[in-house]
Amino acid sequence: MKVPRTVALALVAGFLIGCDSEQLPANSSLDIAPSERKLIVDSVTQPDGSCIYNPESYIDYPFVARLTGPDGSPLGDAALRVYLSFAENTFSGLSVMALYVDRNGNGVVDADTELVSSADDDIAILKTDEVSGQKAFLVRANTSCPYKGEIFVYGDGVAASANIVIVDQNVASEMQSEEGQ
Ligand SMILES: [Ca+2]
Repeated sequence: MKVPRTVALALVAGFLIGCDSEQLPANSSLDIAPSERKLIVDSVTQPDGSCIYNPESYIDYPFVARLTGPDGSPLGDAALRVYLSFAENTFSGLSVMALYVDRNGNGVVDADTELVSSADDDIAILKTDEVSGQKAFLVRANTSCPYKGEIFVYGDGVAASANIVIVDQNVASEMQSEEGQ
C-alpha cells in the first residue's frame, strides 16, 4: 500500500513531537554548582547615598546545572529553563544580570552572539548534555552596586537555584566586626 506523502510527513512530525517529550522519570533531581557566588566590591555613591551604576563594571560567572535520574545516572537531552532575577527579560528595572550560552565553546562570553536574556528573548531553554546530563552557562553580573540575585532553573518536576551576591565592602566590614564581637 502506498502512503500519501502528506500523511507520511504528518506521521514523521507526530513521531518527532512524541520524542520531544519533556517528561522526566519520577524522583529525578537537579542541582546547580556552585550554589552561591559572592563578591565584595567598592561601590561608588553619590552625596545622597545612592549607588552610581556603571554598565562597564561586571564579572562573568560560570554555573553548571546537572540533571540525574532516581538512580543517580545522568539524564541527557532534557530541557531546562533558566531564569535570572534581574535580567532584561525578567525584570522591569535596571538589568544587572545577563545570561549567556557559550555557543563557540571558548569558555568566555561573546556578547554579540551569545546573549540569551535580552528584552526580546523568550525564556532560555537549555538542553542537558546527552552523556553527562550537565549544562554549563555563563552569568554576567554587574559589580557596580550591591544586590542579591537569583538563578532559578527548572525542568519537568525538578528545580534548583543559586545566588549571586554583590556586597559593598563597607557593609562587608561592618558585618565582619559584628561577627567578631
Ligand atoms: Ca563564547
